[in-house]
Amino acid sequence: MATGVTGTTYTDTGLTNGTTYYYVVTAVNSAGESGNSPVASATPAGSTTTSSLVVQYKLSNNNADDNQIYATFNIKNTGTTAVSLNNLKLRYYLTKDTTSASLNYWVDYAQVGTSAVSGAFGTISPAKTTADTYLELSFSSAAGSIAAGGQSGEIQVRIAKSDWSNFSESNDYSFDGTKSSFADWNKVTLYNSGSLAWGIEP
Ligand SMILES: [Ca+2]
Ligand SMILES: [Ca+2]
Repeated sequence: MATGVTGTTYTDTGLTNGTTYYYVVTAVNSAGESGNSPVASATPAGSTTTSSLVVQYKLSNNNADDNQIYATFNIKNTGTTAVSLNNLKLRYYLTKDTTSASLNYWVDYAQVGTSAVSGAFGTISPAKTTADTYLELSFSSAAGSIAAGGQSGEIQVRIAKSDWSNFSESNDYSFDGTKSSFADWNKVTLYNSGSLAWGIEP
């Protein structure tokens, strides 16, 4: 609660993107405090983009409690110029549910060429409730480009721990157990030459 606000504006900071916040206002003078104003709400979305790139996601396997994470992506270019895949990086966010094991990934299939897709794990510090790690996919020049109005086609990845212990995917930022077919998904982020081009970071 913020008190002692004397102007007619107030800026709230330290919020979490994607979480809805609710506000009521009361006024205080020497006669006492007023009742509550009507409730207002807002959901911060982080950086917004005017990019024409869209990331779609689906599950290849929706078992959220086994030892592998399966995720499949499709990148759409809704713009009017081709986009070089070599300039793009895609991030899938998770909590790895371990402090001892390391993570491994496999690109099981990519329409642009399986060997043209590579990955690297990154650490989120400080960790978020639903994300302490991300898998970042990048593309070699052999992947080519996505034509205007075109798409990358399927990119299938798989993640497992070095000790093959089970994950809990239900607490992973980018996991959505309901997406059995491709749908736009803003909890996976895409960067074009380093700038956020799609999605909301955790
Ligand atoms: Ca799984
Ligand atoms: Ca997890």
